[in-house]
Amino acid sequence: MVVPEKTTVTLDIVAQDVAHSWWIPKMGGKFDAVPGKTNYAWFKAPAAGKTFTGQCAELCGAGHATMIARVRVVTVPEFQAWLDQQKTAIAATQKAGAAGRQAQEANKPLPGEPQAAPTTPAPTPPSAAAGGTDLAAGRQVFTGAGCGACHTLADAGAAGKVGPNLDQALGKDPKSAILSQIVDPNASVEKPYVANVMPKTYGTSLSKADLTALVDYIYQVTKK
Ligand code: HEC
Ligand SMILES: [Cu+2]
Repeated sequence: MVVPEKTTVTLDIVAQDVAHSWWIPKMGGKFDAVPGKTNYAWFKAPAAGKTFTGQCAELCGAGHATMIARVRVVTVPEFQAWLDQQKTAIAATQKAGAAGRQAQEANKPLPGEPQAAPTTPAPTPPSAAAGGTDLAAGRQVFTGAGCGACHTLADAGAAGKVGPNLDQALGKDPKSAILSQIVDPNASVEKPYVANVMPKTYGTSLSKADLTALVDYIYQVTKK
């Protein structure tokens, strides 16, 4: 959670699956999150600069021990910038989702899905001639997976500032290194960045085809 400094933050607490409990010790008591009910709480955000951690306080299942919560307090302009980034990323994801649904309705393969065998030879896409891969598919995975919320990548129109600027950070890395940074982000973390910010789930949440398209895409557009 990211909150603006020196404001009163109100929480509408709900659960989508089983009972959990919201608990950031420095920000007050435990509040149950119960499916089908809304619980209310509030806290006063202090001056910017600190991150408060806490943990789910209700045994909720196998992942309970890893159900960590963080509240990062930032200045009001930083909060506004973060909010704008989130909105852009959500809009982009929704657009990609709508395009995916449309493709599905039209019975076309989804991005990253194997193409049905064409009855007539398909024309070679222009990007295949230039870069050897279809950049559009990878760009769509990048946008759809929300990478742009945290990373800047000019080709994808992404301006996130939470993680490294990929146009600057990459360029010499082989595809294998790009892939491992996506599926195992904690393996190498360089200052000033910290571990456990980038989601560690892309190796399972993205299909193998999507991952390949994503890595090919990032490799091509950052290559120097
Ligand atoms: C919540 C923010 C966040 C999201 C979402 C995110 N990343 Fe990251 N990413 C980071 C941070 C922070 C780092 C630096 C620390 C680390 O390596 O874990 C990083 C590191 C990387 C690196 C290594 C860059 C270098 O310096 O060599 C790559 C490549 C990368 N991310 C790609 C992606 C891709 C592709 C996606 C989407 C599938 C993505 N990231 C989603 C925050 C994020
Ligand atoms: Cu729990």
